[in-house]
Amino acid sequence: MTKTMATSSIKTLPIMAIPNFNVCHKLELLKEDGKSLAPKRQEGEREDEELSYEFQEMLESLPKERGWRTRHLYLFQGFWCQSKEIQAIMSFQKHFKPLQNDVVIATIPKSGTTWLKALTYTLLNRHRFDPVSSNTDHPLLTSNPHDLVPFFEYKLYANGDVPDLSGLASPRTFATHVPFGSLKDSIEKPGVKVVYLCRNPFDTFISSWHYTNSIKSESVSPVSLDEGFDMYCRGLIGFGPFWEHMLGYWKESLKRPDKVLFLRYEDLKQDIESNLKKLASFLGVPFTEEEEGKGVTKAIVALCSFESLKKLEVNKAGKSIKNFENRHLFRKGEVSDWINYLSPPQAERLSALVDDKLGGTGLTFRYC
Ligand code: PAP
Repeated sequence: MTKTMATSSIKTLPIMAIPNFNVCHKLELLKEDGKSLAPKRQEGEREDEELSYEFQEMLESLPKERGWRTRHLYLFQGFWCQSKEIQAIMSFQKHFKPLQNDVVIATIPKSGTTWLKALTYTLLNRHRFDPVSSNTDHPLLTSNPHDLVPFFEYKLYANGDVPDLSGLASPRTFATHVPFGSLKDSIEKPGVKVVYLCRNPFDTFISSWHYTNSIKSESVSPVSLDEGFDMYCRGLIGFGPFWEHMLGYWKESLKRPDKVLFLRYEDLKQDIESNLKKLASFLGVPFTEEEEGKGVTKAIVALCSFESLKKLEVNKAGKSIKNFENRHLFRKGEVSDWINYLSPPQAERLSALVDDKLGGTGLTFRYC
């Protein structure tokens, strides 16, 4: 059954080669080598210990709440995130210089980032790495998509680093979870294109909850479903509130459809081929008739499919973002798994919240 809604109807339901990013120098917010600048913190806040005293002082001035897998989430530039993410975002905002043809993939976590990275990388590099041929040397077979399309905040500018991006082939392809309001000044160049992938908030929550509890350190107590759900509905999720994240990109996609493409996970699941073609046209690299005849579109779809990626050795045993195991990025990959977890009152609460925050904006979702 397929249902479109921003209404309460839910109540009825139960480039480049593999990049090598050289680090030039560190952001001055990092502690100086060898100096212990911060007092010891409790377990779960170990991340904060690596930050300079000045940075910790700045953190202390921010509103904070209990985090999902770190002790705190901080309200930074109007969204919730972890201390290390703030450090990286500040470095990114200060040092990143956009180029004319840059492509930025944007998502709130657990919306299908890994999938979109795989599709975009394979699409943009299809003349170097033929997806139709026997595929044995395609980078996607030996690298996780997160290593092929790096996050600004988890890879390139992590720890306040400032990477040397000069060696990257055009179009440079990056990714971020940062909300549009905190991204826009950094990508101000006429040719920069943003692709946003949105997933219905119900499944995004369930995916986030599973992922967080899978990767958290043992020293941090697990977040129960009820607790996590309440936090999510209060906007307390990395890069959230989710509704503001989605709305920021949604509005920009309406204002500048040639520069911001708004895709939905559920649409990709329903008809990946036409969405891939839409992505190709948006990025200025539409499929030719000859490619269609050779089956290029179908080959990319197959190579980037959940089943194909999940069974690769690199995604079964390897590690990527922040050294977390890749296997947790490939759980079920389905629409409507939330039905197996949320109680009717929880579904009603989230449905009412979505109505309240997104009703009338034109942004609607499919939940099953
Ligand atoms: P990230 O934001 O941490 O990078 P992200 O890739 O956005 O994570 O989300 C992971 C979700 O995408 C998982 O959803 P699930 O928990 O509901 O299962 C994962 O299974 C799903 N996913 C990963 N790769 C694919 C794919 N190729 N096709 C469809 N879904 C995928």
